[in-house]
Amino acid sequence: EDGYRLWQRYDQLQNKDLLKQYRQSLNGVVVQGSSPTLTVVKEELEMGMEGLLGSSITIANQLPKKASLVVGTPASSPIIKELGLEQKLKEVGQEGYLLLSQKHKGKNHTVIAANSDKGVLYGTFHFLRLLQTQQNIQALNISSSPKTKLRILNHWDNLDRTVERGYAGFSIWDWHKLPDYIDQRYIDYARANASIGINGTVLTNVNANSLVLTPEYLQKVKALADVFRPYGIKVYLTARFSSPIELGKLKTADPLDPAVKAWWKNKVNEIYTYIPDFGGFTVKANSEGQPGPQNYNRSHADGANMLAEVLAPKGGIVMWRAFVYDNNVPDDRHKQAYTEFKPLDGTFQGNVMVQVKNGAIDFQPREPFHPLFGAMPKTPLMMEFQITQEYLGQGTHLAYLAPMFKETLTADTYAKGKGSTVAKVVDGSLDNHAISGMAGVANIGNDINWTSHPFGQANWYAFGRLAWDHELTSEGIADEWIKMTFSSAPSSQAAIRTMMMGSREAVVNYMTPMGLHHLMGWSHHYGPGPWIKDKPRADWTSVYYHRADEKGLGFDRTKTGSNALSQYAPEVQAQWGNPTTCPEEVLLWFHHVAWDAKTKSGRTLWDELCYRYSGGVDSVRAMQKTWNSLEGQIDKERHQQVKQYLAIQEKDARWWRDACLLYFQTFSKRPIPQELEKPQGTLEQFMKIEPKFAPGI
Ligand code: BDP
Repeated sequence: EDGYRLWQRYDQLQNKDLLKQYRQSLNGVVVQGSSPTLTVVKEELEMGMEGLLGSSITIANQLPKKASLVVGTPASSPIIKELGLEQKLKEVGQEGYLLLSQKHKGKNHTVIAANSDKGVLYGTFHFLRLLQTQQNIQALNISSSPKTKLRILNHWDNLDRTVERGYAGFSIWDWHKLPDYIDQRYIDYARANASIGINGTVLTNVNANSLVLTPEYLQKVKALADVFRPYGIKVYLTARFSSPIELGKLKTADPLDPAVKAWWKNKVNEIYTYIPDFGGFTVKANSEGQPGPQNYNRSHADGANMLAEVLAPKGGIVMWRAFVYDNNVPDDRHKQAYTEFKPLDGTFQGNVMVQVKNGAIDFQPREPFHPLFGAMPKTPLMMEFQITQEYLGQGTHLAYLAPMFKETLTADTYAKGKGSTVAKVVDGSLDNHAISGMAGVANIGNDINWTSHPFGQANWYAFGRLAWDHELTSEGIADEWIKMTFSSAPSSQAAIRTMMMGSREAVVNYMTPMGLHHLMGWSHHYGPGPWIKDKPRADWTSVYYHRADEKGLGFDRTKTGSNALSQYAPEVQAQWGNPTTCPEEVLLWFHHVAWDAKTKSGRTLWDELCYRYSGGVDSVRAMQKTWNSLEGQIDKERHQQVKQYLAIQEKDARWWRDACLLYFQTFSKRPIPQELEKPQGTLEQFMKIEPKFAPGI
């Protein structure tokens, strides 16, 4: 049990009654038609059903006499066509599917039907999930279709196989051996993604290298695209804006220069000769030193539209990132993306999506939703979540991120009145956009279990499930994942779910409670560094964000401060602008609060902070206790791994708590409440810890 099989373990089910039921209803499997996608459907059904049911399966072309599984589209399968599902199928669209228990010529069959082979593939994975999670399949009446059109992983993978903010080894793309050597991992990656509905992958780092656009690399990209195609996954690349200079030897990359545009046109045409269904580009421009249109006094829209125009005839898209900040906004980095992008609303081509991080700063353990959501109704905004836990303990802390993703998706922008949630902005329904998308920065590497921490797999899984359907609950997604990954015994199931559901809040509490943010150590982003100051840029320091002084703590983003709050709808401003109605979870994000101010618990701010930091440590200890109690119910290998990781997490949680409280105490000058554990060490000692070994340095 090394974790390689992810949630697709397909081990034989132990429940005898259920096995009997399944075997009785699934005497045969009929898949009519042939295509590369139907071939992988057959392979997956064979592998999954043989494993789960423990008996061999033959995939037939004709209906056997007994109750069977019938799979296909009306176009390729005469049996499916005869079932008269036209109306129901109309409603599920091109990627959706139906799972039905249906009578046909006197026999009760189980049906996976869709309008396209890709829909059949998604239905197949859903069906296998029903078996894996031990559901009754006797009266199926399921229809499902994705709420978001583009469901994409962003790999921050470099061509030398290092991974920016990757904590699970090196890149899974072995550029050296491509295109001739196809690693089995590519196929298993595609299977895993297709099983959760992911339909796109950006192979390369947003901090892009133009080399990937050379013929030598395009051949390699083509090899991957060929592997992924049957699984419904399109390949995208990051485009370095200065490529016309670096590869084309032009003097400029000015998007309005005809020679530059011609260069990109040729390049795009060349890419499509290798990959006829190439998805398009993700672009990080004029951010953190990356080149972009502003180098030539052009706007983000000028840059995005130039690329979009050359991609449009081929069906490609541009995902232009809004993660921009520089020294020009001295008072608050929070405001910059909105300031630059909102005025551009309505000026982007139809095949451009602006890709916005969930919050305005940078993937912190908790951020209020990004003010651009709801502020650019004429532009499809793509959500960018970070699955890799750059600021949440990286590859060693257990933090189940579905509750964090859901928190942003369910937040109300009030853009068109109450109920204008971020999810409705992102799925395009609020403003009627033809395209919509969610991107997740992948946490995948070549570690044997893909994600370093076994529970990191749950975040990959949850991202895909929510991109398909943002209305799913975090608990429901956890339950599916646990049953398929660990165990379906009700007692361990519930215990693991409890651990997962509280884990992200635990991280928030021991790192950055009550709306604190950006307190991490210089550059590595792993341990605490609330004392970081005097760096080349103020907005790369911690003191810029927490603003601790003898009076209190927190960043005043109201009218009396930076007024970043003015970027939100009036209803949001009214709630968050008043410290008594502002949720405590984001209080110090928006307000500078006096040390003695009363909080909801009745404690002063200082005492409450001490309680939250300590509570974070306690939660990790509770997770340890729960996990220890599961010994014997989880296989030894993974039980031991998680146990060791939890011990690291407990140590790190104390490190965060002690370092932050000792540091903030130099301002509050108040004692840590008697009943709480005392810090182990002095502030000076903590300030000396420089984890040079940490990844990302
Ligand atoms: C930050 C990362 C940095 C990325 C950047 C981005 O620290 O490595 O390049 O985001 O999203 O979170 O472009």
